[in-house]
Amino acid sequence: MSLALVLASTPAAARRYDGHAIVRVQVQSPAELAIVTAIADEVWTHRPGPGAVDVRVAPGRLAELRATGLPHEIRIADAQARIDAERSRLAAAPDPATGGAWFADFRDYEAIMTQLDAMAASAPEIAEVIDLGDSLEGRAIRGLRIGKGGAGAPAVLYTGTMHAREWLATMTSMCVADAFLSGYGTDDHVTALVDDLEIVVVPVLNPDGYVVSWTADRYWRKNTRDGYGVDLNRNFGHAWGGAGASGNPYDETYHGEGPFSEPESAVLRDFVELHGGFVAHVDFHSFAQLVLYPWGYTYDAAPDEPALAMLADGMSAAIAQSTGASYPAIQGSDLYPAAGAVDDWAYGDAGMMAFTIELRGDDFVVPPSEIAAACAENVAAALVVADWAHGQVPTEPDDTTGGGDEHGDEHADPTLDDGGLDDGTTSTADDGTTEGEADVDDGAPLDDEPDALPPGFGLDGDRTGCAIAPRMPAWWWLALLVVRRRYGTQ
Ligand code: 0X9
Ligand code: ZN
Repeated sequence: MSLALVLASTPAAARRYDGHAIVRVQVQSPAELAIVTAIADEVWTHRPGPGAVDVRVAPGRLAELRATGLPHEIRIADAQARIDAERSRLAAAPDPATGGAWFADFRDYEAIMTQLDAMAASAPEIAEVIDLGDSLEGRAIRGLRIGKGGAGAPAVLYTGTMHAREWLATMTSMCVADAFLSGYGTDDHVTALVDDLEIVVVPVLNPDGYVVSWTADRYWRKNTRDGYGVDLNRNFGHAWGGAGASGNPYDETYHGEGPFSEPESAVLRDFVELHGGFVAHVDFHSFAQLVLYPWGYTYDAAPDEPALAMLADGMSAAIAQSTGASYPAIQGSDLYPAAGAVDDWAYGDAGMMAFTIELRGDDFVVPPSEIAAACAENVAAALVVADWAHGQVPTEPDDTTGGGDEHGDEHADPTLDDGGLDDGTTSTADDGTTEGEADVDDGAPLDDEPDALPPGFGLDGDRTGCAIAPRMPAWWWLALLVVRRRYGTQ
């Protein structure tokens, strides 16, 4: 690709990352992590515990990293080169509306919206476009409602692109919708699910941020509030303001002025609450290859932890069976505590079995060849959740087949069916809490958040998108405090 073409297809004002390296550093102590955090522009790691940490390092600071003597590997030498290659490829790619395979490459907001219309039009008997509301800048947050289950059918929600730069999550969400549509009438399993459930897919929860990531800053994460942005996955009302959420508007994990201060999170809350029938939610993110289940804000186990873990394990197994990829299933806080995320709200307040899936990749910019694999493995995971919801379909009293519907229940994995939930995971108590669970959402500072976390560690108040704050022994925290004092890291 010529330089001229690259420059021609790059918006003049777009932020550039020339010479920024994506480096995997091995850290063995909090002291080492603090040193790396101080040198890096942003920490991208998504793995729990000491070990590999992926960071973005500005060109002028690589020498400092080398001087630390920490083992490291430069995985991407020039992030901007990847961004330029992606931009050039997208500019040169055939328009999917005129013949390009739609899932062959990443698609911008307009193309996603157009495709939602086309998908609904292609299957009007089972699908319609829904408009949940508007973003801060007035862009529509739209999705697809798929299914013939009718009023009262268990509903399953799949969402993507809460974080703008995570483009693989956008495409994966679209694949999930496509799988339900294209499988209807051709695949008995999918047909049974579509017949009996309501499936809602919202591929772009953060339209304004997504547009920024396409036009002005490829690594934009938040919405666009006042130019700095709010991390929407810290803006939900369950345990808002707790661990792993920052009060500094310039941090990548800024939680906003209050729970649901942002239209994007409020729109999702209102949609789910008004609907009242959602039993499960999967929110797609990138990248780490993990299936996360609540709680994410505390190390405490969720009341339904056995069932959540079993379902997450089921997704993990389906992924492995699909492509061989390893997506371990862990409690969200064991990646790092992060309060105010959608999964804790969806589970704790809306009564859904809620999960975050961190997709594959070594960067937010990945080759389009990753789309097919991410789709295959995550459609498999999505079906596990839908199967579980299918197990919640009430059986007819006079049904003598014992199957509960014309397709029977053979698709619902009996090991996941109900899974020992607190009698009513599918319903939300009148006070908005999950049944059998007391006082889970008062919006007030929590006394059960991980108090072993020193202020400023992990995502709390630092510049990182995905710093680690795993369950660590006391010596780790002590050492971290000492090093923070010495190096003055945030
Ligand atoms: O930090 C996040 O919001 C998610 N990771 S990402 O790298 N995509 O930013 C993980 C959220 C997991 N959920 C909770 N910890 N509640
Ligand atoms: Zn994310």
